Amino acid sequence: MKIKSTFTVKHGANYYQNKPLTFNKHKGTSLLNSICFLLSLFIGMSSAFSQEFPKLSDEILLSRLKPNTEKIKVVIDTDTYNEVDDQFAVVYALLSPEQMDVEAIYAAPYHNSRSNGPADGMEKSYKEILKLMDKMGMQHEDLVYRGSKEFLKNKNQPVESDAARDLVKRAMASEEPLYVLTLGAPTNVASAILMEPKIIEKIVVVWLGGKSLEWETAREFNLLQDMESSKLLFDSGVPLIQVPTEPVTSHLLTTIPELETYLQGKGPIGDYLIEIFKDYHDNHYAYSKIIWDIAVIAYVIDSSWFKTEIRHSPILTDQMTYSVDQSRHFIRLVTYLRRDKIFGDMFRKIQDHHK
Ligand SMILES: [Ca+2]
Repeated sequence: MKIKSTFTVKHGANYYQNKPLTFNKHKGTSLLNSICFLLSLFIGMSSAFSQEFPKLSDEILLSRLKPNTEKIKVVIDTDTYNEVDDQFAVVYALLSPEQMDVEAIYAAPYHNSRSNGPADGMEKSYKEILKLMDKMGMQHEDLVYRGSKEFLKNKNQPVESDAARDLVKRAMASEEPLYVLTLGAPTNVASAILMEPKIIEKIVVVWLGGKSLEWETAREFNLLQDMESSKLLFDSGVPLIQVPTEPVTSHLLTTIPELETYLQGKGPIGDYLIEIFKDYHDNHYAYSKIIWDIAVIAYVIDSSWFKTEIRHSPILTDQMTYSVDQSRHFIRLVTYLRRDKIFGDMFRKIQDHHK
């Protein structure tokens, strides 16, 4: 989530506004040419808005957005190596079998100082997931999938990957809602939606992304890396639970002394989490670090640790602000969390895993 990306977001054409159509009446333009020109404009406009998404009724959408009270099926979509919080989140999810079945883990692309591009970021994340599972003594055969090697270039063209294909197949085969716990740029899930829009009827996306809707900007690492995918989450009508960074998950601070108290000597995974936390930053004096992504895992474990609101899905602008349209469909926005409950549950589960 930290904004330290070294890449530049390339803004495409304005996503929402049709440019006014002007028609030059060139001298000598034949009627046939005019018709051809108008036809080509019509075809162009049609393809610009060609993507049809299934529309859920308000009743179904609101039922999907209700906090889950029973065990759910999840897939985790994670840019695991982009910093050190995804590692905690993946471990936390895998150690919560009473609350969720982790059916698959997808490596997501990222580009910051810890990768030389989205493909490298995805590959580093893939390897980090395997490393975590090895340290936990867990089998990862047929569980971990490589995701997109690039971000979406436009809103109609998915980036195919093993992860996106698996998500389509898994979602379509699922008889109950499949929760897609998205902890990075949402390229994999956006691609899957473009590949098979019907998965909108099958999934619930819980996304760590964006700032809260009243913040002065939407600008946040996961969101800005792939603006087209982020817009698609807000626009497609997919059931979306948005877990923003500021001013919500920014409360998930921890320190080296706290981690050493609860995780030191608690098996290879406890020691590894402390090691990567220490390595992430040089100056540890009065140092704390936000473990952003565990919020998403904690939300589906026990929603009573959170406050949320039903809101109209915002319009994400190219200026990375939110615009309001109260005729839009609903999303659920997380507005508050209880930090101690979340860390307490995660620490206990890592300790119990070691026993
Ligand atoms: Ca992440």
